[in-house]
Amino acid sequence: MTYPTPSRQHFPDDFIWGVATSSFQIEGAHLADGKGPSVWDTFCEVKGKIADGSNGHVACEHYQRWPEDVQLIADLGVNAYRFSMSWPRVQPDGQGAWNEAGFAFYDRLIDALSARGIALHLTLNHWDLPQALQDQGGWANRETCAHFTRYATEVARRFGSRLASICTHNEPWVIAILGYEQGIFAPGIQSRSQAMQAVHHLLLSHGMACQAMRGLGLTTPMGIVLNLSPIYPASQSPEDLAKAKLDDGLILRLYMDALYRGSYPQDVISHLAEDAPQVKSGDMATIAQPLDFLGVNYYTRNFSSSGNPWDVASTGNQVTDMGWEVYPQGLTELLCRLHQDYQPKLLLVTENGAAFKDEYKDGVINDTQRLDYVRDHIAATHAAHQQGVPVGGYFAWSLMDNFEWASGYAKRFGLVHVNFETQQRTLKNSALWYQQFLSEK
Ligand code: IFM
Repeated sequence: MTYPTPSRQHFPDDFIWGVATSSFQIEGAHLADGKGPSVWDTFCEVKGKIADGSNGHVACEHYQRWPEDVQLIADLGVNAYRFSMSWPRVQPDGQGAWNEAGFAFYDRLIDALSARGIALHLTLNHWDLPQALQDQGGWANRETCAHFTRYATEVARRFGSRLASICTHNEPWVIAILGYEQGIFAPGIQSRSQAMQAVHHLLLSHGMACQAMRGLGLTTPMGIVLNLSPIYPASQSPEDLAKAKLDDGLILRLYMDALYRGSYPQDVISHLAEDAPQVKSGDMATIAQPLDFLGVNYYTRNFSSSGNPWDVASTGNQVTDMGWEVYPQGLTELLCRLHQDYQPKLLLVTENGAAFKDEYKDGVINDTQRLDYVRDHIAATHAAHQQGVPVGGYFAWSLMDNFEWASGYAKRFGLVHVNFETQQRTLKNSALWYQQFLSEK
C-alpha cells in the first residue's frame, strides 16, 4: 500500500509533534555528580553482551551538551520532547537519599525547553534501573514496586506541574523478556518465571505509581508506553493461526488486558503454566488504573509460524539495518485495532523510526530511506486518525544517533547525525524534511 505524502495541515492544530530520546542512550556522565550505576552500566561490562564492546559512559555527552541539544530540538520546530529520567542519577541506590545534583540537571533541562515553548513528556523508567535494586532481584522482586512508587512520587512532586505528561515505564515487554527471559538485555537473566514476575511487577508498579502521583492532586496526564509489534500468521493454517494468537497474547494482550480489563488473558496464563506470575489479591485492580493516554512504539510487524522461522525477505519489503521489515500499514492497523478492542482515551505514537547506514559526505547525510520511513509512518498515523482513532501525537525516534543497547553505536536511528569522536551534530536530510513538514502550519 502506498500512502499519499502527508501534510501537517491534515492533522488537528493541537496534534503533538515531537522527537524522543532516553537517558542512558544519550546522557553519558555515568558516574558524574553522585549518579549511581544502573543495570545497563553493569551489563555493558559483561564481555560479548554489546556488539561493539561499547558502553554508556560518554554516549552523546548530552549531560554536558544539553544547551546545544535544546537548541537543536527547538530548531526542528517540534512542539514536544519525549525524554526519560535516569533513576540512579536522582536516587543513586534506588531507595535512599535523593541526589540534588541529578535533579538540578533535569530542572535546568525542563526550564530551557519550556522557555522555548516545547512541551515535556517524561518517562520515569526507560530501562536504567539502579544496580543496587537489581542486587535485590530487580523487577522480579515485589519490593521494587514500592521503591519505584516513591521515586515516581518524588519526581511528580518536584516536576509534575511543568510536564505535559508522565509515562511510568517504557516497553515493559523488552525489560522483562529481553532482560529476564532471553538475557540479551540488562540484567541478562534467563528465566521465564522471573521474566513473568517482572512483567507483573512492572505493571503493578505502574498502577501503584499512578495512584500515588494522582494522590498529590496532579492533573498531569499519566500513561504507559508499550512496544506493540503486531503479529501476523505466516499462513492461514490452523497451526500458524494458533501460534499467532498465542504470540499476540504474549506481546500485546498480556499487557493490554491487564491495563484496560484488569485481568490477564486466560489462554496466555494457561500456556505459561508454572511460569505464570504470582498475583496477589487486589493487584489487578491496581494495575487497571484509568489512563490518560497509551503510548505506542511501532517499528515493524512480526510473523508467527508453527514451523520454520519466518524469512523477512519473503515479504519483498525493504528491511532496515536492524533487519526489521518496513511496513507502515502495520501502524494504521495496530492503532485501529487498539481503538476497537480497548478504546484508550488517547493514543500517542511515542516512538517510530529506523536505523539505516548513513553516509556523511561534505556535511550532508542523504538518508532517503529514513526520510521515506518517517514520512510514510506519519501518513499511516494520519490514516488511522481519519478512521476515527483518537491518536493525538507522533514522536520520531530518535532525536539523534545514540547508544542502541546491545547493538552499541553501530545502529543509527537519529534524525540528527552524531560523530561519536567529535560529538558534532549534523541534521540529516530526514531531519530537514521533518523540519519542513512541521513548518507547514
Ligand atoms: O532505541 C530503542 C528505544 O530505547 C526503545 N524502543 C526501541 C528503540 C529502537 O530499538
